[in-house]
Amino acid sequence: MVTIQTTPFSDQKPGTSGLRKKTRVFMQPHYVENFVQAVFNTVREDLPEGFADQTLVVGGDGRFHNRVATQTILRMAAANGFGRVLVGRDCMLSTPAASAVIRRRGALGGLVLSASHNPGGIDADFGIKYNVRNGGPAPESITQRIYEHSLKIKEYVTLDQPDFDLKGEGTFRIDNSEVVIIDPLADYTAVFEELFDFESLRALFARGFRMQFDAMNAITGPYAHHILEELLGAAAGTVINGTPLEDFGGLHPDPNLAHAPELVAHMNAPDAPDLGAACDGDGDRNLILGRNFFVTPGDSLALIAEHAQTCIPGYRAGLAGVARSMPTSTAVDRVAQAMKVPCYETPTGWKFFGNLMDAGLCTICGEESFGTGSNHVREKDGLWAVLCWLSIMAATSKPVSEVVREHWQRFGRSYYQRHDYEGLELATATEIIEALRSKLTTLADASIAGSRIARADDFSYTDSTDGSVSAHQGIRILLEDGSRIVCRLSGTGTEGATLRLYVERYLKDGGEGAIEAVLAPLVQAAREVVDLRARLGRDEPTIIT
Ligand code: G16
Repeated sequence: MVTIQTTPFSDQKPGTSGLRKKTRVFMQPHYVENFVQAVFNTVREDLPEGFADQTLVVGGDGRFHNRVATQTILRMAAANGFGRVLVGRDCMLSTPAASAVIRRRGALGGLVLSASHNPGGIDADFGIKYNVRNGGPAPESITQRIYEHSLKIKEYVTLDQPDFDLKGEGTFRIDNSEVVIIDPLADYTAVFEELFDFESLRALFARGFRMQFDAMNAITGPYAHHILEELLGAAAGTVINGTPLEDFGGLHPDPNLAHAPELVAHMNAPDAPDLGAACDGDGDRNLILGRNFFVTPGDSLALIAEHAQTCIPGYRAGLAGVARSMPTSTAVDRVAQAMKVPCYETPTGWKFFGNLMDAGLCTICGEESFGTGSNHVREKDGLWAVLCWLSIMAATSKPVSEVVREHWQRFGRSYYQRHDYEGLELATATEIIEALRSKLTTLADASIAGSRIARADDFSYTDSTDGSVSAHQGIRILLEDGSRIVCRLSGTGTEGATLRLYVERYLKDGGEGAIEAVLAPLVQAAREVVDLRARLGRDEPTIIT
């Protein structure tokens, strides 16, 4: 064991989901080590007896630097005295699979190496996230302490020891620690077998149901090959881009209409399969498509909540409640109301759902950023959403588009879009938010897009389970007709700033309106309120999802 002297980096403050930076930032000498030691120092404060009886889970999405960082963490975990470290074979674990392993193996927590949907490679992005005992991302109270530790770190401990061979399963013993290489598929698959009716899903594929799953050259490839093709009998070739690559083959592994063009083209072709789906770099996001039909994340969440009890054995007892992040469409709220269960509105970031789930208040939750999940783990779960949709297909025998239209007929439709303005100077983006914030009181009496503003505020969240308050979580402008404009800065970027503008208009029109036309007045009003043209010299976004 060796103790290495180091000096702090000033930029190790975790964002929406862990520490995310350019890969070369993480490649600086001591950068990964400082952050990991800051995590261990933080966690040890709450654990006077030390780590000897504790298990740590380590794995990542296979992107560039994943393997190097994993070896660093294994050496440091052993040197810091962890009794056991479980690491995915070849350093691999999808984010939801890491959560499943932490929960099933009673681990203290885990380090997940990923920058999620951000591109991978030496000139792209990397990240490290610490997950706590419940399997979910560390709450802000912990990430703040990690940051504070990172600012005063003077040394870290590691082993003077060559790389572990992580290609096959097995156990290494180093003094009082053991490093156990686990099958990254096993715990995750077991969770799914408990939740879903694999027989009925097998029967669905046996009846000739066809799907295409795009793993975007990222971590879900092996999981999807195993679960969809091997266990459920989907035709060979169902999974495309199914081998994880360090740079995702140059793809931007963000499952949306803009970044999954191959899948979208396939689903819009005359011989399109029944269901199309994609997951992101680390397997927690999902995109769901029908034939020539896009299911928005907000609708997907609402539909899964609506059908879970009747279509999925794991939810047969009903839902305790549902939750969505504040900017996410309110479609799920109406389902919750009809089901007479509570609906919680949290800030952006999966970490906020954990407490609600631990307290038994929420069963299913989701976010506009293509994330849906449930209390089976404490991360959003891309393949879980896919299996939910397969279960709905198996139970209803209806096409995706028909299932969604029936939902719109019953509940009305939230026409919804997110407009992203990427690559802004941080100062400019911050000024935009501050200017909007300072306008809030005057907005309260105004009318925009043909409706009066019912409320305009800066969203603040009080966690009902522990009373913690998270302020400044996005500006909301709520109109009397139920429409909403939300504006906030992304917390996951690695370069400059991204301004997100979310617009939602609710209509009980059977959902047949053309989304651009329905949203046009609101989009126009949003751009004016935020004063985009004056501040950015443009009002067209970089990307609309
Ligand atoms: C992360 C978080 C999500 C959040 C998303 C978007 O997703 O886990 O909870 O919704 O970022 O965050 P932002 O709008 O701040 O960029 P992921 O998939 O990147 O881990």
